[in-house]
Amino acid sequence: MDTQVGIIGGGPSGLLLSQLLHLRGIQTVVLERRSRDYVLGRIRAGVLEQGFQALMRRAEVAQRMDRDGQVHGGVNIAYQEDRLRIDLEGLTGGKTVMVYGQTEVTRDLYAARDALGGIVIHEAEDVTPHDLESDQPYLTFTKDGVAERLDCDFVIGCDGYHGVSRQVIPAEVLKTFERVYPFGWLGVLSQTPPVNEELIYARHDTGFALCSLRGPELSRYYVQCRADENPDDWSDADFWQRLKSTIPAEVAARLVTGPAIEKSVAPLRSFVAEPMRWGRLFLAGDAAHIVPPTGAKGLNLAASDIHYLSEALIAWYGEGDERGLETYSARALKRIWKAERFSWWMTQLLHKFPENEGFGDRIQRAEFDYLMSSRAAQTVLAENYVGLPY
Ligand code: RFL
Ligand code: PHB
Repeated sequence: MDTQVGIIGGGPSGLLLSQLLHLRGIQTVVLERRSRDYVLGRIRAGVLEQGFQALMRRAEVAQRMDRDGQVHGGVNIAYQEDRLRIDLEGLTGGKTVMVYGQTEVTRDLYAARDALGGIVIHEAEDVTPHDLESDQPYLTFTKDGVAERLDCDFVIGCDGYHGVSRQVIPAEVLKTFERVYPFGWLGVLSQTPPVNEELIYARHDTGFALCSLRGPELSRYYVQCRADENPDDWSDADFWQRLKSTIPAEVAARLVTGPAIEKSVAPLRSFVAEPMRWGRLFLAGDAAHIVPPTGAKGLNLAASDIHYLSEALIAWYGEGDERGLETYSARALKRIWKAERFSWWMTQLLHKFPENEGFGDRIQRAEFDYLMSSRAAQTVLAENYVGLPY
């Protein structure tokens, strides 16, 4: 089998790239380790920056997003009983975010790939890249017990944090930077009306909580937990009780609870791999970087990588222009590190750090009080939350 661009990973990064290239006449094959149902069963991000939305429109997959996505002009931060609304729209000259789940984004991308006859091979096992330093790289994999080979011009690693593509870059080339936080998020999806029409990020003596949503009758909530916590150890009642004690009492009084449709634990990590290119291999999305979810940046960063990379590949195939490919890693990393900084800062502000009791707690409180009183500080938050320019 051969193609022009071989893509490892059928998550949002891989599908979006495949769709954007296909629309410009560039052939792709996506190799995905899991089944489609498995990929669509993962509940992850919910907040899309305007840059992400624009990319979805450019990929001609925005119809449902534009119909069902909720535009939010503000976001709330609570500290114990105090609450601050960050006027995203007012502070950024009219910018907003959209609440539309990653599951729906992925569903829309699969539908679009199907409609155009795009090739996505699911349950592709043992995907292995070869000859990445040559002009004729190829991928080997196993499908239904049969060994297969895919020849291509480029290999794109969109295979997430646990993928294979980053691992094949020699240790003397790849530099990694990591911070693992001493806690995780326990997330629950419930068929209940959201407690608030805008998101609420909350810090209390009990730790962190987030009230988010997916629709008028679908809520997404998170509470801080241990990183190694088993979600099955939390009954629904335990979860609701923790959430209620972590958000302001007037909000808790309005909370409608119900059975959890999904419950999972996500560890919190900051991670960056540099460079994002080795020969004919390019990394994008979680394969190259992870942010803690506090700033809602993971999926949005994947989109900016795909924006830079799709433009670079289109210029290479169209005009033989190599500059985009040569500068891809440096360009993407500039934006990634700014989002890493913001996500780290939001995480520091809003979580209970086991080692921080005392001095650290007071510093967090002072930071929140400063935010409450300073339009400049709120502007910094708003500008980063809506997303820095591509
Ligand atoms: P994905 O979505 O991880 O997709 C990678 C795909 O590659 C496949 N794969 C392989 N395929 C073939 N061969 C291999 N060897 C392979 N290894 C892996 C995987 O099965 C998968 O389908 O990465 P992508 O496309 O870069 O997209 C990135 C986003 O998914 C990610 O940034 C966000 O979801 C991060 N994230 C969150 N971001 C937010 O902004 N807000 C959130 O609330 C939020 N929650 C989360 C998250 C990530 C989580 N992870 C990674 C476990 C919650 C969780 C649990
Ligand atoms: C979500 O809705 O899942 C969500 C929203 C904002 C975040 C993280 C997750 O910062």
